[in-house]
Amino acid sequence: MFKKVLVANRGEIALRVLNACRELGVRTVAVYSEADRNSLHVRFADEAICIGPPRPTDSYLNVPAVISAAEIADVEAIHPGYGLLSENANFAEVCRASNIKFIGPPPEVTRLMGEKEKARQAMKRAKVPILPGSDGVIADVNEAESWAAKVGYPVILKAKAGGGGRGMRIARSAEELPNLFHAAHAEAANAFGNGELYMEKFIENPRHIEFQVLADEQGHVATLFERECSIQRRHQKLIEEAPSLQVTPKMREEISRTLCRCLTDIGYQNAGTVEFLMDSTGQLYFIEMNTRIQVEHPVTEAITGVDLVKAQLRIASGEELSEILPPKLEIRGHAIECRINAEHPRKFTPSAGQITAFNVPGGHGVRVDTAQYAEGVIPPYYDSLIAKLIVHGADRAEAIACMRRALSQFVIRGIETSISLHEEIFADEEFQAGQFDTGYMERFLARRTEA
Ligand code: MV4
Repeated sequence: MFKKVLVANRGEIALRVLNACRELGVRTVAVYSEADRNSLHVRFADEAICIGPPRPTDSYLNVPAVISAAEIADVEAIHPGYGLLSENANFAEVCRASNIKFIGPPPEVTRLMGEKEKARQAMKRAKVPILPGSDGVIADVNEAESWAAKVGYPVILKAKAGGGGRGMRIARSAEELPNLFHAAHAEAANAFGNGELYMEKFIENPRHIEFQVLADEQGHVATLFERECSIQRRHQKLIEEAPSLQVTPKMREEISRTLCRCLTDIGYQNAGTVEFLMDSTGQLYFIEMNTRIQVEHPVTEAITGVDLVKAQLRIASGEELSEILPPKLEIRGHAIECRINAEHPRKFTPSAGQITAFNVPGGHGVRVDTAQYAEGVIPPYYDSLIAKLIVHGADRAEAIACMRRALSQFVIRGIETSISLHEEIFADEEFQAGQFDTGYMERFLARRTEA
């Protein structure tokens, strides 16, 4: 195991990684911006180095600043957390050139998965189900029209360099395709410096289901079942759960087997998440892969008993999956996570400022991952996630009852939070019945406005 690791992140995930290091006997180095001086990730690390002004581009995204801190502190490895530098293949390459282990997949694999269309073709070759669409990028409007005619409307245009919803357009007829093609191209070129597009058959209100994987550096791959992440608004997930009630044991088995084969061939390493859409008939289709630990990893930890962040550290230090995982992975009960955001529960506007009261729920089945505390301050420069409330029950009904109890005991004053929104969702019959897809939040909010 490493003697010393730098955590290149902030907030709850920085603390999550520091905790895993501490428990493995690894010395920790935090980096922080001027806005995060009084953060818990700074206080709980063995060493902390200020890497610049508050804006992420001046500090947490500043590669030379992070690498300098790693060299000054003389660490063997860097854990990037999620977001920030976690899926930046260039950063992973600089780590490699500086003789620092990047805790994640090799840069070549990160780059492959970042090119969404190449990732799609790689999955197709391995017989992972994908949606009908273009084979490769689309050169021009003419080619887009002939693919759309072949696949059938509606179709969705996606950016090759994209992900997370930017540069996407839905075309419902041939008449509107040219304008949408140019708009998607322009948006992608502007956002990613690459306007190349590909096309898929559009699935109306799909479910979003993702599989957790772990791969060691000896070529073994394991899947740790799936998470259901359909409760989201504008590509921001609000609630995640594991397992998905819609995934049958047979589908789970088949997808897992195919993914393991595919990711072995690709040379995947460390933790990753493979995203799928599920249509109304229950079919799963690959859409993209995330090459990092995810915000919602704790629900998988709850149902499998595997500490995914410790697994990342152990894999990166050369241990094999057979040493890390139990002999037989099984799903135990049901877990749900609420992302508690510092934002207005109806307007969704961010809410920065001074916390004046902070009571964290506990008790049987409850886990809270947060780096916030009473009298803490939410700076305005970063994302709005301030805590993750995770519950684990014998079944979904028990998990829901536990979540409703825990939400009622979670008190945060001084800023606006999404807690009351979560309470309303958990009181909703459709949510309780598991009757939802990615269109749920929009319908829920429309219903609430009418009421
Ligand atoms: C889709 C889709 C329907 N059909 N692709 C949105 C983000 C990006 N990761 C992929 N996304 C979608 N791709 C096809 N062929 C619908 C979405 C989508 C979505 C996907 C997952 C979770 C939430 C979503 C919300 C809106 C649209």
